[in-house]
Amino acid sequence: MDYFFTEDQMALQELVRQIADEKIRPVAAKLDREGTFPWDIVKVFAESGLYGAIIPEEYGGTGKGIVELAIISEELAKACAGVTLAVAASALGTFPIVIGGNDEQKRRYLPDLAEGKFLAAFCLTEPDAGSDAGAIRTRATRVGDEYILNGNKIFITNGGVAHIYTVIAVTDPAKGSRGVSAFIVQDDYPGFKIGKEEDKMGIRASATCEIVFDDCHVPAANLLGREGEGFSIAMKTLDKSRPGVAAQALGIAQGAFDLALDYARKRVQFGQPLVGHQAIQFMLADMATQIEAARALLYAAARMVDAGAKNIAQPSAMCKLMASDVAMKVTTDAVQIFGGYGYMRDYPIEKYMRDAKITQIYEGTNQIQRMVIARTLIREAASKG
Ligand code: COS
Repeated sequence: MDYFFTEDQMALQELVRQIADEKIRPVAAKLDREGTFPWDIVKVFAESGLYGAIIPEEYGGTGKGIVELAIISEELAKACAGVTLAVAASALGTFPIVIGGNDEQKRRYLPDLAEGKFLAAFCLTEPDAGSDAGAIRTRATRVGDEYILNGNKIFITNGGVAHIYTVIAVTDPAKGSRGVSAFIVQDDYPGFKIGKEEDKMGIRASATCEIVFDDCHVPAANLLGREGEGFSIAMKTLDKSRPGVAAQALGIAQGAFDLALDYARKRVQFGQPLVGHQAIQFMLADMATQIEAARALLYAAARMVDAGAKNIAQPSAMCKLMASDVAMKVTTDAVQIFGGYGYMRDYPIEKYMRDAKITQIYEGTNQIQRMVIARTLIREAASKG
């Protein structure tokens, strides 16, 4: 189907497709096996200007938007969902500065992030605060012209490879989610430590680890917005970045579908290629239809965000929910089409199924997305009386 991208968007799509085919596809299996972070590919992303997409032009970015971030994530994830995160998770870590930063903070950090000189990461999740983001315990205490941070953040994508961390911490425990604040933390601040590195089922080319704040000294000038605005900044960040997860999921689904169709055209059973069997035709038709439905919802949601629509929580949650469920279904069916070969690591397809699973979990489980969607539906109905 045609999504009527602009000429610039089509050029971006072509550029990223080429990077994915030339630089990522040939090494995707090796990166997955070894679980290594692809610094050489990050350099290519930086040189190609991919890190600037969500950063306004006045701060060194290309001032594009969520549609462009989705195009980038979709194309990269067709080749490798893990490598995609070197861009997508940096965007996630950058959003709080774009959303809540003052002019000085933006001037200090955004140009380097746009250039890809440094990567960013977003620190919200804690051992006892995953879906229940309001339950975070990491404390930030004001002492003179600094905040002292103490606590642990876990499952941090780009953890250990990023230089800039946007961190959500409690400044006033008595106030619940209104006592939460957001900070920019550099990895060279005293008391910033890298904790446990995770060994993951999928997206193995991405870096995921624990971040420990042990009396970490953060300049007060690095508070984003005002004290108490951190929860809102975190929620607005997720509203903007969830379409990126949807795009990653969509890319995984499309990548797996392309491999399955190719295999089904070549593999002969019962005297004819698999595509000659109606059982396989129906599977392919369903997979392609689900992918296209997810893509339509994603680009509609992304365009709403870019157009400055007010209530983006619902479309953002919907596209993430839909695309990630489609990715899990399509990759499972793709493995099924490959049969026994699909289960073996010698073939590229099982990686897509392992990579798909995380898209139903991170940046809010799909149960949380349903909760966000239901709440907005109920609120809308109540406002109509
Ligand atoms: N944009 C702006 N503000 C928002 C918001 C949004 N999308 N969603 C909620 N808020 C505000 C609310 O308006 C409320 O503000 P006030 O206290 O001023 O009224 C505040 O945030 C608390 O909202 P709420 O009561 O709805 O919070 P809950 O504790 O019930 O939690 C959910 C809300 C479940 C939506 C939240 O905890 C969440 O998103 N969890 C998933 C977190 C996640 O995605 N984790 C993955 C790791 S991050 S990669």
